[in-house]
Amino acid sequence: MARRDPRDPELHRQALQPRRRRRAWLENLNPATGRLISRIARSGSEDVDRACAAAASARKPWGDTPVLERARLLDAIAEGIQARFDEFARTESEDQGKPVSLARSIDIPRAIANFRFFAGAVRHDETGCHEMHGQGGTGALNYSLRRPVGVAALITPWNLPLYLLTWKVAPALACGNPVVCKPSELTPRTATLLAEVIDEVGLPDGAFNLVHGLGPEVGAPLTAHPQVALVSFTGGTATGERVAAAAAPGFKKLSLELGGKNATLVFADCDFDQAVEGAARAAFANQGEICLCGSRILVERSIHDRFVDALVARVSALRVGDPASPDTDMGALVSAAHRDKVEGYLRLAVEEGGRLRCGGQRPSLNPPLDGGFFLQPAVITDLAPSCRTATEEIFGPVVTVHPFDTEAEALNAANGVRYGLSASLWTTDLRRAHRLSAALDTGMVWVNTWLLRDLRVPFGGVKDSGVGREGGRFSLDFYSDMKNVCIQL
Ligand code: NAD
Ligand code: 6OD
Repeated sequence: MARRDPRDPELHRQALQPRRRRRAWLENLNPATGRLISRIARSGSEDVDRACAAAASARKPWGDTPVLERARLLDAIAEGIQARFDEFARTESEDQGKPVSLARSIDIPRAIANFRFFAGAVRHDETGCHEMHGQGGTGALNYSLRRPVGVAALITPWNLPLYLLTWKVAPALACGNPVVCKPSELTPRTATLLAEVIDEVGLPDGAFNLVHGLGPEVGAPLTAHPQVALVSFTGGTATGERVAAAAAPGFKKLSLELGGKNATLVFADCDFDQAVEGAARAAFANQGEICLCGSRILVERSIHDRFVDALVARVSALRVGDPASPDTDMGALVSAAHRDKVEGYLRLAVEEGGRLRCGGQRPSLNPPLDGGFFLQPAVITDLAPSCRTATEEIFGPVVTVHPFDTEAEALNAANGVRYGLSASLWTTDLRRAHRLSAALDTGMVWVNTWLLRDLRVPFGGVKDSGVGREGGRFSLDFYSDMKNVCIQL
């Protein structure tokens, strides 16, 4: 939402221009029914221009707002989301297809936590001081000042819409940057609710802007925009390449959180029941639509068959259906096109020699859910860990399971993909846990757990999973420029 500052002559001039394009809309479907739930503006590059101009006009008022006041406003945003908790959770579930119970337990609490966490982080921030000692009593003192970078373009995907948008908005605002947000066109509505909350809290005009629309029509001009100084993008690796290319000529600060094909490594010395439960959750949480999902499970051969049987039993018991029901474990995939893509991978798995052990069918559900994009969670065995099904990102409810004989073989298989986001290890051997954690080519490793998040730690990937780290002081450093002052004593 671009709020217009009436004192800004450029915005005034733009407002008087006739719109070059006819007003267009995008249809937003509920993935659980396939029915229309809202229309969103199909914005274009002129809307991006207006949003960036509004954001640029807020650089000084927002950047000059004292840190404690910014922190107070972030806490007020957290309270504003909390006050409309049910509406946020219901909306996220209707837009995305996820169970409302998941939106209530993960997405919306995390969005609130993002604002509270970064309010606290800037309140308690310390920057460095480096003392120099010269000969004969001479010396110097260096100290560092944190300064906003400028207009921040924040582009996010459809799987964890508010969770991931606020993971960027909160630190960007906390560090004094005005923001222009571009959420996914498939899950737009919680971003609009957030804009309403922020409007009520009363940030300076132009500090928060939201532009709805398609990637090529809004995201592309936004990343290339001359008034944008920083781009934080979360999405697919192919899109990330385009974003990096568009941002490069302007030397914009860049953070990319991209795709993943993450391994779950299960050793014979693990706590078996915990490993089965953990691997099932890692594979199928949020319908398998999380970049961190463990979509390839490597199991030590001595327990492989028992593990597969237990996993298939656990996964077959997952209840797929109405996202609004508190008993549902898995909702609908985000779109018909995405379900088609996932089903294409199920066909590929069979062509590659895989054996479908459970799932993979569309469930039969009563109206209106019979129009939804549901898919039973699938477990596939008998594939080489190097095949396409086991190395390409599917981003849906499909997991492959592969036996291994030695730790070295497991490590090779885990590292043998273009991605390097995360891994989870299941073992009770502490030395093995340390050894493998150090050797895995990933940005993050979980041991005997998965997606246990501490917002202070570095979050990000290596290889084709991204560039840069966000989280805690890594976010503060990304969303600010450090200035050093050196004083000769
Ligand atoms: P996507 O790349 O298609 O879209 C992400 C966002 O980029 C959307 O808002 C989209 O409209 C926009 N976009 C599209 N083309 C653009 C362009 N040319 N310039 C700028 N913006 C553009 O991704 P998706 O399908 O929405 O999400 C799924 C992907 O996101 C998966 O690959 C998943 O692994 C990845 N993801 C990664 C993380 C992470 O933290 N690493 C988190 C969530 C999702
Ligand atoms: O937990 C987070 O901070 C985070 N960025 C998660 C990303 C999940 C991807 O789908």
